Amino acid sequence: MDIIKERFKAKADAAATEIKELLKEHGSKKIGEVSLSQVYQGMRGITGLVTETSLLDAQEGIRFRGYSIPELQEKLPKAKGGSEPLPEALFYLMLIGELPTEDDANRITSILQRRSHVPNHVFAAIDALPITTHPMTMYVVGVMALQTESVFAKNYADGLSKKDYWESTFEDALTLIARLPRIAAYIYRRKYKNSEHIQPDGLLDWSGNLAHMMGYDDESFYELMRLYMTIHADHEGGNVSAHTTHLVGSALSDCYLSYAAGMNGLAGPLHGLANQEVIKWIYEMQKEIGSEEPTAEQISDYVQKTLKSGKVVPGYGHAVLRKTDPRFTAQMEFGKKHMPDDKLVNTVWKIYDTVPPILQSLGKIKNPWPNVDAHSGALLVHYGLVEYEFYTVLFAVSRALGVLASLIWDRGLAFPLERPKSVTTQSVKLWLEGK
Ligand code: AMX
Repeated sequence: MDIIKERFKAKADAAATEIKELLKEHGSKKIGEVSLSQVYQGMRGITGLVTETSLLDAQEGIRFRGYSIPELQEKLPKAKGGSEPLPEALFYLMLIGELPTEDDANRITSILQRRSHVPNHVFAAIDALPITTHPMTMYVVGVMALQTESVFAKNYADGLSKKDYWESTFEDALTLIARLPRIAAYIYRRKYKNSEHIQPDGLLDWSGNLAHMMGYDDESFYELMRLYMTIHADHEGGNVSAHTTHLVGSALSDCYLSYAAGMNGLAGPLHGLANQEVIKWIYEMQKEIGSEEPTAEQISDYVQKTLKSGKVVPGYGHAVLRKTDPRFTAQMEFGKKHMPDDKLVNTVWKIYDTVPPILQSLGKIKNPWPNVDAHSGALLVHYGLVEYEFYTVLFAVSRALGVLASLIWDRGLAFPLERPKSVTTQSVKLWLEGK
């Protein structure tokens, strides 16, 4: 057995024993109360899930296995000559719960390189879709076509013992992660570059190879991809993509089925699609104003107009966070380092100065601060990646690391089918009447 798989198994067994003891002693303790409004309003603030890979603090932002984004940037192994973390290293951290050595990270990189071959029928399935299809739809179709390769599904059909579920899930997760950059890059080149595809470079790391296959062979773009893939990987368990992957996975759907389901959720404009919406919104504002460099006053007027027409300001607000998203800050630091004079990036920063007080003044928005999506597109545009409909695919490739590490843990801990209780308003009324 591979050493990483052995390490995971040892960690998962120890955690399962610990949880069993914990529940034996404290299982009946109350972790919270649920109000009727929470039931009607998106279950905000209800604790109802266990996700081991990361934890979100409303004030401080995300921590992956206890490490903040600046700490990851300092402590995780880097590519040769690079200064941003390798997302493969973050995957190891989420999976094993300990910082990887350089050897550990390289081991993941080389597993992913070895498994990256995508069977032809996946490309045929993508090619069968009209060229006008949204890239996220093509992506999910590609992932679904790849489901033919699921070891879990095959083993389950052959009669798999419960105690072995984790192992074929582990294998499926790594194989799927290995193949996603090729699928994403294929879609990009098909839709925007006349189907002139670029073969993988077997020597590059996971993110470097994605950049290369998309046609962006620039060391600082590689660095951006490594940072991008790291910061978008996980955001605890309750967000739509993570929760969906986990929920669908709880039916023992394999990694392919579960991840594809989660990515359909990521494709919604209130979740991952917000990154394309931000750039679209800025372009529309620039067009209306007739300038690439809107003033604070012009931005303010445009925000008011957006709000008056009943739309949201994309990239602002969050269901849990109550401060500027550290993922926004990490991208801002990258911008200051690599492109301090870029006009669009500067506009993003000016929007950051202008928007929060306006949203705050409305009184109803719980978080007026920017989230991860407010910044990501402008960095991509700087390198010439202007096709904003594609941005959520990059988010999806990254998100695979977190949701699939979590799915392996779900199997390692033998989590059961997820099935919360729902009510009807009629039943609520009867309950209120004491019936
Ligand atoms: N612009 C305008 N109105 C906003 C807003 C924004 N950016 N953020 C929240 N609001 C509104 C809500 O629509 C809601 O209005 P309503 O009472 O009339 O229905 C009210 O403020 C209260 O909402 P909330 O409790 O502050 O937010 P929420 O938890 O319900 O929703 C989110 C969170 C992210 C969906 C919301 O802030 C939003 O729509 N933001 C813009 C889209 C976006 O950037 N999404 C990406 C989030 C990060 C991610 O998942 N990638």
